[in-house]
Amino acid sequence: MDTTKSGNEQSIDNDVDRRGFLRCMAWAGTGMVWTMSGGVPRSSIAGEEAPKPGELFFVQISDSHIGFNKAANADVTETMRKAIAKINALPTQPAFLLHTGDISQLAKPSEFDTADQVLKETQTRDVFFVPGEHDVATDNGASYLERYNKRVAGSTQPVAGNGWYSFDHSGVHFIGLVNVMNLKAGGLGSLGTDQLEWFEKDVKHLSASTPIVVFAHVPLWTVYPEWGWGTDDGARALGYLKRFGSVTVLNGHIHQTMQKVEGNVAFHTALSTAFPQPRPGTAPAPGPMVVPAGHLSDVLGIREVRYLRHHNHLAIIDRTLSGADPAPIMAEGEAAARAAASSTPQQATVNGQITIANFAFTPKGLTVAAGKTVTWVNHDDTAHRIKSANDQFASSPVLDTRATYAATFAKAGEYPYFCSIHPTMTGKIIVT
Ligand SMILES: [Cu+2]
Repeated sequence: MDTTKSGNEQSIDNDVDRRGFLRCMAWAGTGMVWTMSGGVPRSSIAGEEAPKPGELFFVQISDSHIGFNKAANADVTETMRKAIAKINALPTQPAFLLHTGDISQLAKPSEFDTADQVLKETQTRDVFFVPGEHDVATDNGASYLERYNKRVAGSTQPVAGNGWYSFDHSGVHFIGLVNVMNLKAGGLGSLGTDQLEWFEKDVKHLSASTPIVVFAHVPLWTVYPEWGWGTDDGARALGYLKRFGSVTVLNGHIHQTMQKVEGNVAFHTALSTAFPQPRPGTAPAPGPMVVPAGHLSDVLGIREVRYLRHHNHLAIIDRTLSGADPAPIMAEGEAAARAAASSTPQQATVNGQITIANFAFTPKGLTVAAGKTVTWVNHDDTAHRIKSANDQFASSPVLDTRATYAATFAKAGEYPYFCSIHPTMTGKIIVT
């Protein structure tokens, strides 16, 4: 797209590719803004207009991964702190923050404590959370719910569900959803029947002219199912929103900005405050991506969201921490990830051992004699967790980098399993 045209509004109709994503990225100077005008998404260079008094303005941050300390970012607390400083430096302070999950790396109390400390540096009192899969991976969400359900209750309105809730602010109805619990082998993110029924009731009484903001960790639309970037029952939730004139869906999880507009619904995924992940299909696997030294702040960031009354739609402004366009540095990181994958020697096949690398189990099917012990070894810079698809054997603890898990299979049979954090990762033990 030509970003040199005069005037600060340009139609991006021509930038919808075959997947329906909006790829126009006018990251120039201060950030990229999206607004909807008469149902047509328009982009303009951000930064000129400060929010007006009485206009709703909030900030989304995401994927802080406090506790992560691998090559992609050795100090995630510091980069989260920089994101907060960027918010504090805005000329107008947001009414509240939304954190769209993966606050922590491994749901440890110390990680949540650190995140809470950093968030206290904001001038904004209210922070609304939804969990990411990392926040619920170790204890099925118990410690997350204990902390953050209370926080929401103390903020605006009581929590309605098992981590999901809604609230109203400045005439906009906000709905926080949980799509990282009870994931099924081979599946994507999932909302589940209880939450969908609650959701249907929650929006039923609203007038169709009420602007709606839905926020959840995993994208509610199918971004890239090969990497698990989507929600199995997201379409059912969106079906309940068809009659509304203005729906904005804010997600995290994929650590990069993607946009899509479908009818009256605008979808936006956000940057991380911790590390980037490659763009779909540009590297052998998702996961933490290393970028050239000194350029991490080009690929991390915050998102401002404004409700502009005269537009009756929300304006989205994505800002990297450095202010630079993330695309060139993303491309360098992706090229390095491809090169690293092709130069990695094949893992030696050790009898009874399964390698976890690049978000895959190798071998995918392992045949062993009854009574043998099988060992999984995690070579990724991200955590995985082995779970039996049919509850035939005990789940592993969360396996961080280099961690191993052993299970012994006494009886002949087939034992399908998957990663409960990344359910598109599947494998099978065949015991003879
Ligand atoms: Cu995994």
